[in-house]
Amino acid sequence: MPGTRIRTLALAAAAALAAVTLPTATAGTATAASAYDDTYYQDALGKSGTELKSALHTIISDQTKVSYDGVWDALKSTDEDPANSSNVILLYSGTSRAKSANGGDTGDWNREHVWAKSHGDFGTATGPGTDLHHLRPEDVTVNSVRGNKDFDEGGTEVANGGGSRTDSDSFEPRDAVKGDVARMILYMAVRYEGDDSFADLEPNDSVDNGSAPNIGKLSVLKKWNDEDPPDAFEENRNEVIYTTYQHNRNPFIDHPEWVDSIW
Ligand SMILES: [Ca+2]
Ligand SMILES: [Ca+2]
Ligand SMILES: [Ca+2]
Repeated sequence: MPGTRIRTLALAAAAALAAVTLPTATAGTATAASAYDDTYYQDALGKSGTELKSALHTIISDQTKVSYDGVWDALKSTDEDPANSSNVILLYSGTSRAKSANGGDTGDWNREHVWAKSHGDFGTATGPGTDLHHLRPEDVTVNSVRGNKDFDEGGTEVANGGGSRTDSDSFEPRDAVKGDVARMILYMAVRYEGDDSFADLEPNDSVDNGSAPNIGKLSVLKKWNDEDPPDAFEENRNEVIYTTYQHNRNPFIDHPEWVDSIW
């Protein structure tokens, strides 16, 4: 009956609207909603500042760890080119390269530690050095240009760097991944608090951190988090790491506004 069908459609439309509007946080706040608020983030909701950081640390420290060898295959999945399943997207360069071209030679891609492993000296032992949330495929040469530099704006354009820039003491990723870099660094700061056998990693506002367990500049990373919000690629890799590999999430991809609450 036509009347029944119209009522059914109206109900479906109302249900769809409710599904869109239901998971919002308290009206009047700027808090974004995540599909994981009622489950994964249950113990963090409603908190701010150091309380929020501490709750998130507990939540995301419950994880499966990947070996450094296992990182190769994991990156082929987390960073797969959505337009070509034989390739990965390189973080800074922004280009697509064959998954099979992983290695250490010129023209290969390798495992970039966005939190440079010398900052806190954690190396590639299973732990922060193998944490997929800050490991990304990058061209061997561009990876070497970034080295262990802190992040800041300025410098000259990096060859094959997709618009990334560098000077003697800092590296500026291309615009499209500035927020990704910020959220990876801040994930590491919350995940690693010195209560295991590794250093307490924390951001600061310097560009000369050397081997100290710090990375800067925090003020710039906060700005990048605002300017480059999470996109489908970043959200997908968070999901793949959560469901397939580590079973923990980067909270700042789900809730970018938590950056300003903690820092
Ligand atoms: Ca600089
Ligand atoms: Ca981005
Ligand atoms: Ca920390």
